[in-house]
Amino acid sequence: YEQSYLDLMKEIWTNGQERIDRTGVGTRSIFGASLRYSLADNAIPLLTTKRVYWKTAAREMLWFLTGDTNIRSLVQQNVKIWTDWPLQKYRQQTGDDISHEDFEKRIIDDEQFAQIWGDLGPVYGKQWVNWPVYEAVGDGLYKKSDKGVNQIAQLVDGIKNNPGSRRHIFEGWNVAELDQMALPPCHKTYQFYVADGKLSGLLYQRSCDLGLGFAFNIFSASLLIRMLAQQCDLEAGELIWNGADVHLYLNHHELVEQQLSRKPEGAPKFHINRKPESIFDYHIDDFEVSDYHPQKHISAPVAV
Ligand code: THF
Repeated sequence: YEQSYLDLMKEIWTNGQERIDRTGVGTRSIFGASLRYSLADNAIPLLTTKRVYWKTAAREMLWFLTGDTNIRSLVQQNVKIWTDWPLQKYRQQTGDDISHEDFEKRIIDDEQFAQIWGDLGPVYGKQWVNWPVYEAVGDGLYKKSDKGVNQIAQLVDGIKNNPGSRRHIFEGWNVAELDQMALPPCHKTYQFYVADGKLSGLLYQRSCDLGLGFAFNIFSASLLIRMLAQQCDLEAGELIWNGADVHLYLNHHELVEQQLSRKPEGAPKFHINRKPESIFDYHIDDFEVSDYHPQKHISAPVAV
């Protein structure tokens, strides 16, 4: 299954359109790509042509499900993949040229600092479990309700009670709040499908960093399908990944060349070792990966 990823990488690197992107780094891209991964027999799409820190991705997914949008709880767990965006904002707004490490240390040590500088705005978690709703209060006026829509709770109910529905969807792209987000959602729409006792998921990703984020995105989406399947007493079926602007950053040339010189090896497996009360009660220790013998990690810079 991993070969199709390497083929896509090669295709974009050799034939992609070169453009200057928002970050100024520059990318080669194509528009529109689709990959499928079977999740049968505990299979999990973890790349073997480089080590993927799947626990980091799992912690991020659990963080989304709590509705939290502040990086503090991630940094406390040594997850640093979201630090660059608050850090950039802090540097720009204060002129303080603080290091990555010192910024993270302050986020951990100083709760008030974290409240001011650690929040990403109404990103994934907020929209997933607390999408804002407005109530009419008369005279054509509306006020924001205290409680928003929990799309994930509704999704679980829907899959359990009306499995054949074609509306098992949750959405991160809240048009009205995009301007408050540190970054509009990349993995923006998820849809699910139940047939023959199996739950499959389709992810629409508007923008994909194929060298760095992709490995996380397909693992996380598969993890979510597995958790949902377990909660709904279904087997996991397939992940269908649809990428729109799929790109390689030009400063990832070493990663691309190294990874394309490697051959996929083995078939990692994923296990959940207990059944939590609800989709919101999973813990990192509930997850286990076996048969994962990846080749060496390849580090690459993240474009902010
Ligand atoms: N922006 C860009 N340019 N690329 C992305 O992949 C990306 N995301 C999220 C939001 N904006 C993005 C952030 N997610 C890593 C992984 C996921 C990220 C950001 C960074 C990363 O650096 N991974 C390294 C090391 C991981 C670690 O430190 O544990 C890796 O080698 O995998 C994608 O949705």
